[in-house]
Amino acid sequence: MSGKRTFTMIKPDAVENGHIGAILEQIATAGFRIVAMKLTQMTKNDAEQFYAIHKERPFFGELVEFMTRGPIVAAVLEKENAVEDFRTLIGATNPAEAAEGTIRKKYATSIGENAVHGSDSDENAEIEAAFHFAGREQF
Ligand code: 3AN
Repeated sequence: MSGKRTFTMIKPDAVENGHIGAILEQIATAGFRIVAMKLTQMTKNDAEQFYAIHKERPFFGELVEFMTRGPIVAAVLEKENAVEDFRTLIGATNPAEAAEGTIRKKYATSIGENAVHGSDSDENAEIEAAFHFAGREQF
């Protein structure tokens, strides 16, 4: 079985709209164990670093502005096949294309403001978790 951990953020739009509780409930019901979690706000520098891979994309400035405009919930989740299963749970990047019942289908409002982040590989999950949490904060 592949990777057991993934990294997620409940993004500023979902926090503003009061969806933290419902999203965490859906994550727990799907069998993920929360092994690290906090409410935090990224600085511009944090977001530019976190999303460095998208630096050349036309939406980069918009993405950084959005991700820094308010608090997020950052968390590390554990489950067999965590990365892939979590991507299935959240649905497609564009909520208009996300499957029925997925977190993005239910709570995202646009491709830019899409409610949640989920790591796209085991390697990135580890890098992203380490970006937000010290080793002793991951249980
Ligand atoms: P995902 O979050 O599904 O892995 P990525 O990695 O392609 O999607 O994009 C990272 C983030 O960049 C998305 N979650 C979204 O907030 C933003 N984004 C992606 N594509 C667009 C776009 N076409 N316009 C605006 N923002 C976008």
